[in-house]
Amino acid sequence: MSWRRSFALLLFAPVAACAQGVALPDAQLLQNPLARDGISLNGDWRVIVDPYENGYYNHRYEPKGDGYFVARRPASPADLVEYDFRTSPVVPVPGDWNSQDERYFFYEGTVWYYRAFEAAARDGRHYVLHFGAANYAAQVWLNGRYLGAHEGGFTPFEFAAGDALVDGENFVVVKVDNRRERDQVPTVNTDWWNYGGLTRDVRLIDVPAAHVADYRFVLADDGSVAGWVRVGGVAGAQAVSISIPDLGARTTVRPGADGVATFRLDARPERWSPASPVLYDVIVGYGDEQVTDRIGFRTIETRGEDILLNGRPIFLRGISIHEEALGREGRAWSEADARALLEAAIELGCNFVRLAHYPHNEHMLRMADELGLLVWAEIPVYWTIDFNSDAVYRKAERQLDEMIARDANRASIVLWSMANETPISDARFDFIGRLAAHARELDGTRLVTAALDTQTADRFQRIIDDPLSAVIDVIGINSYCGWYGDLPADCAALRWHSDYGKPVILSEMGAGALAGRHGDAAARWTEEYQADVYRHNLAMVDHMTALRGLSPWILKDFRSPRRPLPGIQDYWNRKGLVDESGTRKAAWFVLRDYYRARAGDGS
Ligand code: GCB
Repeated sequence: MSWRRSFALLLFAPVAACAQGVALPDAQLLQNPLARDGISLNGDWRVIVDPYENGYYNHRYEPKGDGYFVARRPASPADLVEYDFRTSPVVPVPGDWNSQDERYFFYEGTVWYYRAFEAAARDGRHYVLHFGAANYAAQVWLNGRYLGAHEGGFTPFEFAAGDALVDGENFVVVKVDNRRERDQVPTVNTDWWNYGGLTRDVRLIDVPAAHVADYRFVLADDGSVAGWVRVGGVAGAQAVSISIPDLGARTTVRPGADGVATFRLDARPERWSPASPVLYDVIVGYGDEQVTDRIGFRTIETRGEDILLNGRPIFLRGISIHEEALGREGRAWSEADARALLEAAIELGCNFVRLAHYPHNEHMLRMADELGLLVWAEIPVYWTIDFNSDAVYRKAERQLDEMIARDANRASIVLWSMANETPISDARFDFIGRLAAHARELDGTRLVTAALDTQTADRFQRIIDDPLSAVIDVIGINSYCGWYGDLPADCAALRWHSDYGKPVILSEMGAGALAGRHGDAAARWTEEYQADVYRHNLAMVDHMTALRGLSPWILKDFRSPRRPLPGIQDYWNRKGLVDESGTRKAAWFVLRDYYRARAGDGS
């Protein structure tokens, strides 16, 4: 039995009939990094674009001892140094490089990031360099000292600065490489832009040597609050305090030698829901540190073909979203970006969003908690990743760990999605089955899903028979009736069959339209065609007896290298309900009206 499993049993042994695991994640990340003391390293960074990795390898293609990471300056006028960060171009962080400068638009490869900063390195403090994400592979040096590497473009990572940090001026160099490779997650082929760079917040976090490292709060089966706290630094010496002031609940517990303390609070929180997204201030204290978070409590489960939120059936009125900003180019990363995207979903009548196809930034999840949107969160196990490779499996599992470690306290997340549109094979069944088991082991308080595009089809019916349906709790179906096959008018007559007795979500459907292009409903790319596809698909879903929600594709047009059609696509996937500047297409109103009519089906 693994340490993690035995921990889960230990935590819940006293909880009557609690079969839910909330085990400690493998990923060791400071919980709630944005609320910690420290300094933001967002802002202007200097960059060197390095397609040949000249800053890393010498002319024999051997790693250099004094690559760009030492940020050398000529010692004398005679000294030859062929780069200079201080006079190199500036790129804002957070930000993808592609949308900063036309020359970087299609670039895939290595870019070196450099930033100098002032820090007060005080004794007895623990300093951590935290990155919200870097796409895809990152290596980090502080004052020329190597701190470590991370792979995976959408999850956080961090390194203890240790004694590499000095009192006064410091510099950090990050090598970010977004080359696509067959053995990555995702792999070489996706339908989204491969934005490179330091795409999310960067912070130098400053916590006491004895500090709160991580914590998890869950609603226990008896309606009270339970969980665990992991401390860093000196463990066992002092007690951990946990309180929810608004519920008058407080307890103190001593961590074990492993730094972990489990707790139960005699509290009866009101349930979080889209109709009432109530969040509580929770305070976790250890030694000199107090971390405050805002956490909601709710239950989610399935019963036959129903999804129950807080014990009541709910219908998920959703929309899919890529992590691209509304109203400007490039990756979304800020709280304001998150608010704009999620408020647009609410205006559409949604109570649910599918955050496709990778973990979005933390602001999105916190904003969903605040605004009352249920969330489908997913890892980029997309299309044809190499299901036969154990190394690839470990990369996928790592990203799952990091996502769950970061987000497991967010009430909004109800679905962990393991994969999108993966082709049927035994290797894929084992791979995704292992991921699902791993997700349940880490977090048994949510449902597991995957988006499938592998139904048996004929002109009049679709049979949900992908073997993966047996493994997941909720079956996601991506189906483009009226766009990639069939005529829109045929969709309403399509009938869907499933013998799994599980809820189904239509996780994608849609069609492309250029905003402002009008014409016949039979003409591709017109708003009329797209609206027609929506009308007929919405008529179809009314006959899907197991359907408990939908998240059509997609809120906003998004960048994709697979979409070159001049004058129409110009490297935008045009299936958005709004275009890149926020202009609403006719289909927006079709879906909004449908959701208005269904608003009473549980909220
Ligand atoms: C899909 C994929 C999504 C694509 C979409 C499309 O099925 O899941 O990533 O962008 O179709 O537009 O074709």
